[in-house]
Amino acid sequence: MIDWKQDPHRRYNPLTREWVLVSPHRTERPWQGQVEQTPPEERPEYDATCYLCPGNERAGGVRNPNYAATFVFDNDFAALKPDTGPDRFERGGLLMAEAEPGVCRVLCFSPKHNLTISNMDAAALRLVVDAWIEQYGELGARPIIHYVQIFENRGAMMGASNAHPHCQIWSGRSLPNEMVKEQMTQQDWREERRTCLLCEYLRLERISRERLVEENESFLAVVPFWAVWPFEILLISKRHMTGIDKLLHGERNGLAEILRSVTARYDRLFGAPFPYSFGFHQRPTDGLAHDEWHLHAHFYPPLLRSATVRKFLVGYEMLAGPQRDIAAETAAERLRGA
Ligand code: H2U
Ligand code: ZN
Repeated sequence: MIDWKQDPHRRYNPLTREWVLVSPHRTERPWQGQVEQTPPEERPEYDATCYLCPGNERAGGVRNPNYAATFVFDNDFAALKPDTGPDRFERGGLLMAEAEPGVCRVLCFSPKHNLTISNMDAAALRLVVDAWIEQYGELGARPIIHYVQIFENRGAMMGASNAHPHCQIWSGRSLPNEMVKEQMTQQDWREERRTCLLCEYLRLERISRERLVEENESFLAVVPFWAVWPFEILLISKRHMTGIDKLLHGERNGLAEILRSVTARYDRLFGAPFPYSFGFHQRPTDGLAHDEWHLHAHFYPPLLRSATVRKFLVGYEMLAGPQRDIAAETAAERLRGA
């Protein structure tokens, strides 16, 4: 019999049909790699050089309004443009390309430069949730937009270009890779078993509680059984719903509340602002019902052993497959204790 918290094994991700190699016994090995700089803690409420602060000028010369809560604008360096295409290119089934139209936006969470999700108050965060729902609805309703991705890169380590609290919204016509995988697995599950994959997973996690990090009336946060990143978290809505637009009043508050508590826990883990990429996965906006989709969000943080030691997906992971050292159960236990 093997010890699932100690011995090398593989775990299966039913959302992507990919396996992760788990080697918990390696966590003790000595570290001689890169040491990151911990970002300074003290930041002003307003920064005259910040392109996201109220009243300041952005690249390209547009001036931000003196906004008081949230503020959305079209990304000045948008990766996608609404007036692109249509066009296709194909040679021998090997060379394939297609034009991709879309809209990219930036959403500022607050006028205050020095806030983060982890230290915003519940009422202010609720306005962020409302803004996400509004953007998902507005962009998704456009005929060319079949998919809306809301995501936040937090911290320089994750490539965030600015410390001002904000997220990005990229929306386009095609379903991106991660969504294609998750759509297929949720669809197949529903057809084969007449239940929902994430409703069933939620049920298992609520019974075991081993990987639970936070819970409220509307959401559950777990380190998923198949986590790749050391302190990865999967946030799942308790009620089956296909997207954030289906959240009821109380559930919107529940989302705001659990986002704050999860990120505050992250910050406490190593006593420093915790970097991550965070984003929602929900039904595509192609006009179909997509009952197979269960609203959830992923937190992918790169930190491993401290605020300065990060995990890279390199070597075996680039060439073969993902691997983790700390067992998901141990990570959840550490997060519960933070
Ligand atoms: P990140 O911190 O996640 O990189 O998001 C910042 C985005 O803001 C980035 O996509 C945009 C960048 O293109 N941006 C503007 O739209 N206007 C600016 O004046 C600077 C940055
Ligand atoms: Zn700012």
